[in-house]
Amino acid sequence: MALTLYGLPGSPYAWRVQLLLEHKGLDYELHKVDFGGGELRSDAYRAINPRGKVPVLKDGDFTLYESLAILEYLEDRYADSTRLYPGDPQKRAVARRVICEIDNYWLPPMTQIFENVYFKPNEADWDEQAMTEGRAGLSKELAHFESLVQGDSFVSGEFGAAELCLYPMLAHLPRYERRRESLALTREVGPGLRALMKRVESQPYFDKTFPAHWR
Ligand SMILES: N[C@@H](CCC(=O)N[C@@H](CS)C(=O)NCC(=O)O)C(=O)O
Repeated sequence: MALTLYGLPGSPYAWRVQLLLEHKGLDYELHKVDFGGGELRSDAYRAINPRGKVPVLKDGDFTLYESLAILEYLEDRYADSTRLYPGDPQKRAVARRVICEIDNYWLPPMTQIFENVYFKPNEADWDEQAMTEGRAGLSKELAHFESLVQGDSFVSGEFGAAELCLYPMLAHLPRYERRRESLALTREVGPGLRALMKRVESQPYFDKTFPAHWR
């Protein structure tokens, strides 16, 4: 098998790449990195990603990190398989813009929240200012992305990279609330985004990508 994805179950960046690989119908091996065992800090791993993060894609001798670079690579390299972007240049540009918006505007407030709720076991250590700012930022982004949905995707009649890149970020919201119920962000997920999530969840490959420890 030529393709190997290095991922961590539940990592939104690795999850998006797995969804993209599945959507394209590509055969790949999933290597679950041993986070607790320090694999990301090992010399062998740093050789494939000096930043020590997932995802990494290996394609034969070629290795690539950064999920969005991997997305573009898959689309270019495996152009004959299911397309991740719309064929029309303007629609394709809109899908790419949505992905830029996810990484430039959604991820910063999301990071403010997850750095506390996931990585600080003692709630007393949480940065409350970051939590408040993160919550306000995500609330604003939920409204913005809701306004972009047309039916159940970001480009009417199309489905692919933009929806699959956002899905894992939305899927984490209930997990944050399990750590702090008062965040109450899931109730701000509007009908358009709910429909989009449902569309992702109805893909035949979806279950295979769902983090086993979330079940
Ligand atoms: N911009 C990167 C972000 C990758 C990233 O932050 N991955 C996280 C997992 S969600 C990671 O590997 N964190 C481990 C660490 O920093 O030690 C991408 O899009 O691939």
